[in-house]
Amino acid sequence: NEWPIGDETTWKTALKSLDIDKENPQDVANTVVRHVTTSLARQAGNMDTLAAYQATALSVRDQLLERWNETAIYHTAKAPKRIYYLSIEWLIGRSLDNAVLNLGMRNTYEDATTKLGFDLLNEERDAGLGNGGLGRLAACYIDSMATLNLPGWGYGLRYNYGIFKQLISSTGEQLEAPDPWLDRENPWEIGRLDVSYPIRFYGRVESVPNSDKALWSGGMECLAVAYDTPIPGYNTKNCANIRLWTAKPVQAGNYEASVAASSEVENITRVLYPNDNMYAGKKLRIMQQYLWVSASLQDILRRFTKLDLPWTELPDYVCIQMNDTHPTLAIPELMRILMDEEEIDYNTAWSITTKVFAYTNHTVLPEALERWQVDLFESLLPRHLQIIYRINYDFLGAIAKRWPGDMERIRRMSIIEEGTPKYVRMAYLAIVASFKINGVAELHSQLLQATIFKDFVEFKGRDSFTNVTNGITPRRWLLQCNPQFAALITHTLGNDHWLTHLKTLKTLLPMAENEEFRKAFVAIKMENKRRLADLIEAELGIQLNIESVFMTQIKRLHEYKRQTLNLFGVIYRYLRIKQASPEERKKITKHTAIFAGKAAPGYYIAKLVIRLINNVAKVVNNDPDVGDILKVVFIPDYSVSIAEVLVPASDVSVQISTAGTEASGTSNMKLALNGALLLGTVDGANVEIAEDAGEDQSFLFGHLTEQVEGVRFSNSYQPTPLEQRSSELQDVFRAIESGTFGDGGIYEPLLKTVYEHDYYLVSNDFGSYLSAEKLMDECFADRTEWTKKSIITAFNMGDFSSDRSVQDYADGIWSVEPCEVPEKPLV
Ligand code: B1H
Repeated sequence: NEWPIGDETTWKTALKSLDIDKENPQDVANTVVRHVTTSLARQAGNMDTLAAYQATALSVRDQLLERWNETAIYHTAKAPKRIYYLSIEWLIGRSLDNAVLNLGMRNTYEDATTKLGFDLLNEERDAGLGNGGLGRLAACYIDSMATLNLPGWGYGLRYNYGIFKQLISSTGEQLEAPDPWLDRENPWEIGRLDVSYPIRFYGRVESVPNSDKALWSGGMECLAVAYDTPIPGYNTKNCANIRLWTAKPVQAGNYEASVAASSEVENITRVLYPNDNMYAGKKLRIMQQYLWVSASLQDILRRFTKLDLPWTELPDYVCIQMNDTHPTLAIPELMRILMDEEEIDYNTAWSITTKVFAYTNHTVLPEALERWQVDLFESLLPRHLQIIYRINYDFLGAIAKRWPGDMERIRRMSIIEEGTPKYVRMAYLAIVASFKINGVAELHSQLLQATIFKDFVEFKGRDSFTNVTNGITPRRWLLQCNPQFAALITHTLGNDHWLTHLKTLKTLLPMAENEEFRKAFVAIKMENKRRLADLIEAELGIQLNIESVFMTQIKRLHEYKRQTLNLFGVIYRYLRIKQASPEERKKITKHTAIFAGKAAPGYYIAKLVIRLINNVAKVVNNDPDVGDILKVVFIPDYSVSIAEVLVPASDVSVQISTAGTEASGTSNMKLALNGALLLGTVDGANVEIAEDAGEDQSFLFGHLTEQVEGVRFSNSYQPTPLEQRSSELQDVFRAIESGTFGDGGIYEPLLKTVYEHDYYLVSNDFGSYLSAEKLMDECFADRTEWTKKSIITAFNMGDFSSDRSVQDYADGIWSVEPCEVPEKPLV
């Protein structure tokens, strides 16, 4: 083959000059200094830590881009089936440490930057483009796709403002401040101003006679512009990509009109909606969703059309995984493109579409299920509504044929919810068009099939439904956040194969009986606890005893997650300490209750819980009767990088959602992998974690899923006084009401949720929660036994690697194969 442009030798020599020796700190230092002087226009005498970080990050980025390019070239040449992961949230956190680890260059970079006199710690801002578990899951999955050499890309939105910054006021309340994470240059992204697609909103539709085609025109047009974030695999050349879209106005002829339109358009990708597990139904949100899926689909299809194959082969080259229902508009959008632009008939288009999409459900909570009002939908996306009606017409026809006369079934299953107003049920649309639907933990997937999607299991058959239990990347959640434990594992095993084959940790189980190993393990845990204690003292002025049990509950604030159960337990413990004699106090197991998490800005009860936690902390932490027997800490502004400090420092993982409400949970996995014992309900992935950890390693309590409905019913319709449901909780409530933690009246609406209805069974589970804590305390008294349990728990977590999850998806759903970029580059 001819060299495509210019002189081949000159090109190749130039390319060769970019290669650096991965092991050579001087080589690395050269590239860093080049960025200092060129990209940043600075000198050695004119450096601050921010510039040091930026130059280092740019140097690492060069390494990533080389791999990114090679991956792109190789995959274009090989044309494998590709997997596209559509997620409206990407909770990536920091990239520098992760990137140098995955590149196998951490030591070299450490050497080089130390020699240059740089201290990079804590300069990097988190990329907080997500709320919680769902967004972090996407980040773990793209890491695993890259590591497993799967040809996968992620698509999302480039919000100017990620999840808000949480501040705590002097009264203990959550305040929200914007997170302008892009205010300084983001070295991890590459703007692709040449990659952009037109997006239309509003407008009118004309049908074309004697065809399935229609013409959608008018309304408002804008552009979606691509920004790429390279994601390196661990110990491989392959580099995945997250392509994020930003909204830009099209330059219209009319200057005034285009300036006016520009602010409306740029609003579309301005800010992440700060709700976790809660549907809001806002116009701007559906505009975000459409811009994102339309741009992503146009991009995906453009790549496919370059192969010059018939459209019917699309499913052999493209699989689209929908992370929840947020990208469901991609279904009518693909139909629209195939029918209106490619002039394919409806039935062929439908047969293609239904082989491309798979849908992951992440929640059974009714308030989280997306339902768009038909009139809003129709004004913004008139053509898509038509297509959805057509899909629904065929679908209901099939139902009527199979269950003649069953009008009730038709009403239940219709994609359109009838009533005033009418709604489009996005989950039903996703199910009807997807070839596979999965839940995110065994219990959750069972529950989906038995409850909210039961009718659809009957209609589509069991085979369309499956489970893929969530996972976490062991690179970030062990190697990066707990380097000493990782080193101990690697040293004991003699290699670091476990980082990509986490199940090999199982072979280390006998180490629980090895005293020397236990000593090393405990020393590391104590050092991690010390690091956290130092941070808390510096930031919050609270002194912790690192000999106490660190009990950690880190997750979004939500009633179903029951931070209240934990907090009421803390208050109960406080009351007992106050009543105890000094002699008795000495026997009480020392506890540190650590909370962190954000509440949605509009979630009144969740914010009240934060306020109560902070005010309980103030009283307890300053009570001389208590001393270091009990400490309560609320760490503000929880984020991925704060989790990286909390997770390895925890002794107990608090996972106490009402049974049947938490789809999976993933902090439970991170904590267990770092040796925290599970104090939890029989819910989500807790079930599998406790099972894998082995008998008697966990402290489970509370009503079971199948009991919850009955208890709820009696709480609502045959209520007993709180005193009878739990006298301990009654004591706690009296203390709050009487002003022990400041004006008790403030918390009345929160307490009322328990007095009345108690939908989440806080009072019903309180007794068994206290018993589980008691067992835990007894166990902690024997430190050797505790350490054994901790080691056994960690080494049994092999199944919770996101590599396992992603492999399950690849085999069971996507049918994609690895496509590994060879060590020798093509050019
Ligand atoms: C989860 C969400 C979620 N489930 C709607 N559902 C959102 C729903 O902005 N919204 O509209 C945002 C988030 N998030 C979580 O997903 C589950 O609660 C966890 O149990 C699970 O571990 C996680 C990942 O599967």
